[in-house]
Amino acid sequence: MSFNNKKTKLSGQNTEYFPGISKIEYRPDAPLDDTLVFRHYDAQQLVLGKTMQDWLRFSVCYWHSFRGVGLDPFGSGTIVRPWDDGSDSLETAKQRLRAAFEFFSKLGVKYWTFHDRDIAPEGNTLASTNANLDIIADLAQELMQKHQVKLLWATSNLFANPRYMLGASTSSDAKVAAYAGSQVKKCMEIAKKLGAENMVFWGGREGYNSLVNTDVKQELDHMAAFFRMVVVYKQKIGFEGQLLIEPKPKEPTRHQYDYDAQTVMSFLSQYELGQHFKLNIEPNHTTLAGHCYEHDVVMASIFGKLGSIDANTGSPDLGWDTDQFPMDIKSAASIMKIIIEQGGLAPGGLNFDAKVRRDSTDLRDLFIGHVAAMDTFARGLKIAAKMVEDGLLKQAVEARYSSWAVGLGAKMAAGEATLEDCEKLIHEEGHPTPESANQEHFEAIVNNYM
Ligand code: XUL
Ligand code: CO
Repeated sequence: MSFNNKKTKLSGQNTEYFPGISKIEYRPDAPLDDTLVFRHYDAQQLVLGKTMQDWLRFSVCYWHSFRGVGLDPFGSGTIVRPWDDGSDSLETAKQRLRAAFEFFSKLGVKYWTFHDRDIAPEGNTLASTNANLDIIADLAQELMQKHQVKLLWATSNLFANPRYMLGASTSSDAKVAAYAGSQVKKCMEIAKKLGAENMVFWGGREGYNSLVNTDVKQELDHMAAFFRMVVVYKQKIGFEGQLLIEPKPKEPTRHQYDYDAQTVMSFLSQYELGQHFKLNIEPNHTTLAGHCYEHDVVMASIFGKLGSIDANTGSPDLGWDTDQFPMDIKSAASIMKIIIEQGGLAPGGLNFDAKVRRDSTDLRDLFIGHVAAMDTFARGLKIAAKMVEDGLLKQAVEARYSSWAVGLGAKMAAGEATLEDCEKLIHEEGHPTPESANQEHFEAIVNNYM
């Protein structure tokens, strides 16, 4: 079946786009093969004094769930939705949006996210593109109000259109960067209108494929200059959302400038932009960078820079960004432990930057992916809360560092010691005795909580 030729079957304001699926309920005793219920996610249940809903702040992303058709480099789309004729018309854009809000509402999520180009078609001129966005933003505002769903973040797609093949703010062509600037300006205005709590910048093609033809220093300087314009406009229009940069090491470019959390944080420090930005961490990007699943979440959090999370996972045996629904309870617990330790994620949230597999073509697969991922994180939250409450792991880790709390250790930690002090101590006390890190003991404790 050709996706593009498909006629729209559904239309109208009162159409039900997901007939047969009602609001997903919390039913911990449902049969184990009923995957359209929550067994752990109970939105109003209190965990460490806060509701699950407030800890988890779930969000559905528009691009995968309402624009994804299962394209891959080897074949065309496999996913056909009854409300979507695959065209770029405004009518279809409106219909998708209505279907999406029915989905958010039946799922019980309070947030959504989008790229400007996901929600409204690009016109022939910037003016007509912006006019399309205005029309769709009006409808979005109405639906957000009706369904009580808020905007976690908006972002500009600065990578799909061929004009961005050399990057956006880091393009060798200044006019391309100017186009990106005009696009971000409009996106921020829409974000403000819709009350977005954050705005994300993922540098889709900000990077290089070859050093032979690239002036890396100029490109980084240009990226910083671009972000300065963003900050100035944010202040000018009074947009109050948190600005977030999303690291990714590669794909689509061979080397992306925002490689990982530490790279982005040092870029922000280098260009004195630190106070204006936090990070949106996507674990599938973290593993692509060669780190363990929670590494970037930890790195961002310890420096007060964890703004939001694109909750997904990759296949560790593959080397690319598969954007799968996060289904691993232990990984979710590791993330939730960090979120609890930093006191929550607001104004950020857990945004499912995840897509159903291209061979998961049923409409209900879209629900099941989200329901199961929400339950995975709810379970992770409960496990992490227990770990934090008990304090066993924390105490055991603290015990490993106890020598830094006394004597010369404390003096060094406070930055008050000298190399002469170090030498004196070793002369007096001799060699340090190696101490076990007891990794297996710690791993066993973690397992005991699962
Ligand atoms: C790409 C990715 C994006 C960003 C938003 O890998 O994660 O969808 O989250 O542009
Ligand atoms: Co993402």
